[in-house]
Amino acid sequence: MAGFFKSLITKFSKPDFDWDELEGALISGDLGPKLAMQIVDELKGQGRKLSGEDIVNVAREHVRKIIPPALPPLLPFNDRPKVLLIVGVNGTGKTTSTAKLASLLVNKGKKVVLVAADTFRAAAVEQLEVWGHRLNIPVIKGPQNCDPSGVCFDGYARAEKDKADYLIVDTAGRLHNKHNLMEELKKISRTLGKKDPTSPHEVLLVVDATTGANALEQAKAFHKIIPLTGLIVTKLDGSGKGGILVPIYQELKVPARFIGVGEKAEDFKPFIPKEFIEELL
Ligand SMILES: Nc1nc2c(ncn2[C@@H]2O[C@H](COP(=O)(O)OP(=O)(O)O)[C@@H](O)[C@H]2O)c(=O)[nH]1
Ligand SMILES: [Mg+2]
Repeated sequence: MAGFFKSLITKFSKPDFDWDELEGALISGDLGPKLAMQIVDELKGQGRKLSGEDIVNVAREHVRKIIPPALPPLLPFNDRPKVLLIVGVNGTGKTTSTAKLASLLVNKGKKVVLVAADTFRAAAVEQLEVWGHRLNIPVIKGPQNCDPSGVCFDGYARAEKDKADYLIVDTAGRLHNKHNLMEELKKISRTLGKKDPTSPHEVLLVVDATTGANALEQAKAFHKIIPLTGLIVTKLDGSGKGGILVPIYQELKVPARFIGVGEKAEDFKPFIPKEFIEELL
């Protein structure tokens, strides 16, 4: 993961580097063809002998201009639970991120209730329960294959009763069955809306940094189903560089919120643009 930009410094420090190769390298960092072209165009226009450092500085500056500065934290309300819906395709890290986010909030002294709304796979519910047990956070579930919106309803009621600060909903990710997923997410949203018309307050899409450009397609597909408010970029401890969050913001204006850097509860942090640009990318 780390050091994509740094790797460019050595790779393109020789004066006779190839522009196409540089553009290709930028695209391979998941920054997207549009931005790669803009960066190369600007570099070409500078008309002087460029060092690897110059190249990286220009690329960093472009990324800095695109993504928004650090966002305010997801503060709780004081009269009702803040509802966070976690969505994404299977395997991206939804369940793990739901648990890690809950852990982060609990460590800040907040009260959290979790909802296992991936009711289709028994293993998914169990997985969240294991986390809940470990972190001492209640997990609301229903019988297998039950309507996930009903579980969300129950989850909200529990969060209200417990005066929880946050209700975090782990959803299913069957994107291959788009119609059902769409209906399911819409119904969850409507159901939560009956409890609090302003909820869900955040819809966070989980994307796996190692899937590269495909994550943009996933973001587009989900954004059509349910308006996304943020991204959780996982597996940044692997080969993925997370560059994909740049074209996702460029195209959809959905900002990164959190990053996952491992499988443990503590391997999760708020996304900090400066850190991402200077160290991570
Ligand atoms: N290395 C690494 N693995 C992760 C991260 N987030 C999730 N995983 C792993 O990815 C796999 C799928 O995660 P899961 O939460 O079950 O995905 P879901 O299907 O979207 O709910 C599991 O083995 C997780 O431990 C991360 O940030 N880094
Ligand atoms: Mg899951």
